[in-house]
Amino acid sequence: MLKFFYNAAPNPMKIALLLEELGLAYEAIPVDTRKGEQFAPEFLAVNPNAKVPAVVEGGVTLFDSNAILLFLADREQQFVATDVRSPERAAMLSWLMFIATGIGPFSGQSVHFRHVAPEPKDYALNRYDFEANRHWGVIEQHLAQHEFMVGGHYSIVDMAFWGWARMVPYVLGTGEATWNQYPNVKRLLDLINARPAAQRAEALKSRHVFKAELDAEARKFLYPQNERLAKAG
Ligand SMILES: N[C@@H](CCC(=O)N[C@@H](CS)C(=O)NCC(=O)O)C(=O)O
Repeated sequence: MLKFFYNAAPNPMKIALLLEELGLAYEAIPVDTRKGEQFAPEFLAVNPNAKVPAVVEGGVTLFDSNAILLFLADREQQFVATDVRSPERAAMLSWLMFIATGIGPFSGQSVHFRHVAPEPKDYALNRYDFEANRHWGVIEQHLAQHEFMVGGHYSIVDMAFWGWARMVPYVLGTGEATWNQYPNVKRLLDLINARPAAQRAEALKSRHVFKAELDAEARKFLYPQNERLAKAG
């Protein structure tokens, strides 16, 4: 059976959604990153980058969320345009990579500097807040003219979008008012949230207990760079 290594963060949730949409049987294996389980040798053998999600099935091992989405969708020939010469396949690749390299990293750093980083952080927060807003603005403008991210129908690009779109008020620190600025992001988010597969994906995390506290031990595992600062100081 497919093994799905996960926690409840945005990147693993994309995969939970696709697995539920495909109706594939899978074993959800929690990786509690606040307890440092991402650095266990057995997990590093699956993902040398020590991050979730990752997937193992038979002889196939995959890490990085958008790679997993693309592999499974191609394999199952669902939720993706499979004609490699088609304009839809080209658009799918562009938006999938835009989410992987733009939306994810800038939203993630915006969360880090807004909610976690020590002072002084004005410069970094301004940079990541600006870039996170800019990237979500690109999606907003696109969705103002398109019902779905690609091809006029629901696809893995919408699933990649969904993982992060759920978090936009937290990412931008603007609460519910965020949606006044991003009404089309909200429209697509609501549409996906209403899908039974999205509700099953959201319910997945209740099957396991993840550490809630961002205490000193959790910070050591999640932000190992701080040790260098402590040594330098
Ligand atoms: N590019 C990777 C990023 C994965 C990633 O950053 N995962 C986070 C959760 S969303 C994680 O494992 N964080 C734990 C850590 O950084 O130690 C992907 O898209 O899968």
